[in-house]
Amino acid sequence: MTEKLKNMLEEARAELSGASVLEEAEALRIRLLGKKGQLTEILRSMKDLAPEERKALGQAANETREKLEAMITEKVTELKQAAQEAKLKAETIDVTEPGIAQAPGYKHLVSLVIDDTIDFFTSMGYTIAEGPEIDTVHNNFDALNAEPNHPSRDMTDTFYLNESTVLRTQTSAVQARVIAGQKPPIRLISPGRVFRCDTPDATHSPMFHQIEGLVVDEGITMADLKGVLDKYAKHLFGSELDTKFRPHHFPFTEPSAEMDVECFKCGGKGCNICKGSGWIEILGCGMVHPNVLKFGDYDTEKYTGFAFGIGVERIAMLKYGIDDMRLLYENDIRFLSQFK
Ligand code: 2NM
Repeated sequence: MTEKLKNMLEEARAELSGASVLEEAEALRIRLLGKKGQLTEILRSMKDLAPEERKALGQAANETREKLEAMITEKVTELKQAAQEAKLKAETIDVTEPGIAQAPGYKHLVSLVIDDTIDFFTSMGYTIAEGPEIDTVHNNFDALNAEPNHPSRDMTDTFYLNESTVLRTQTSAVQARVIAGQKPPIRLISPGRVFRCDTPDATHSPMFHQIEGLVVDEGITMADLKGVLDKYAKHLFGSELDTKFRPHHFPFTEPSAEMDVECFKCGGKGCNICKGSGWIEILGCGMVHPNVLKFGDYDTEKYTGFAFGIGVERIAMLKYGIDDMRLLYENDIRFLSQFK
């Protein structure tokens, strides 16, 4: 029996010296000192011994237990310390290492054109007017002199929410609100989203952006309109380019016109961009119809005004040479990142 105890100590010592993880030391503790452990077994088997022998063996067994416990505890402490050191080492942060650079964002083409246009007009004293994307039929059509059976009012052209409410088809709906609520002088632009029932293709989208402008004051003439818009066209496409105004029709202006700018690619000779004409249409405009000004109770003998409407996507496509409007909405970073 004493021999057995000795062997147990030797084996434990050997096993512990080879142990590299805590679990091994704990397993050994259970195997030797646990309820069903080897030492417990030995103590149990003592009941068959003579009292003298039992006493001596009991003492030896207790000594062995103390030694074993001390050995195991020492090893456990040692392993715990090693584990802690390894953990600290693994978690060391090199504060001198360079960070992961965050790529800065950049504006979408639509935002570039809007912001650039806002800068241009606000630098000339225009303010910015905004309004809801859901508006009344009154603000979107009636107050803008659209005849009761004007085709743009059609359900096939306009998103109706109900009989009297639409997704605005033009940001002039904002200007109808301004005219109804403010007195001249008025000098503003209204950038924003507009909606029309169109199937997406290279040049159409059911949602696009407009910037419309409105100026009302005493003595405003077509010369003011031409001066401002000519400057804007030159700002956009080049100061050497000429502009021209072609008669057109809009319900809310009279007379109405479309403005063309000389082709910035061929300078007027004719190419694929201007489809051989040498001119590119960039906006619609005109002198505000007296019927529109009447909704603000303005004295139309005293006050006159001009207005214009710019299609943001159209300008962006021309300026940046994009041949399909859908590219502007797909948010494909490979496309957008070309315009950083
Ligand atoms: C255009 C073309 C011509 C326009 C008219 C008005 C308002 F509110 F004064 F009546 N705002 N914008 C206008 C005029 C818009 O877009 C092609």
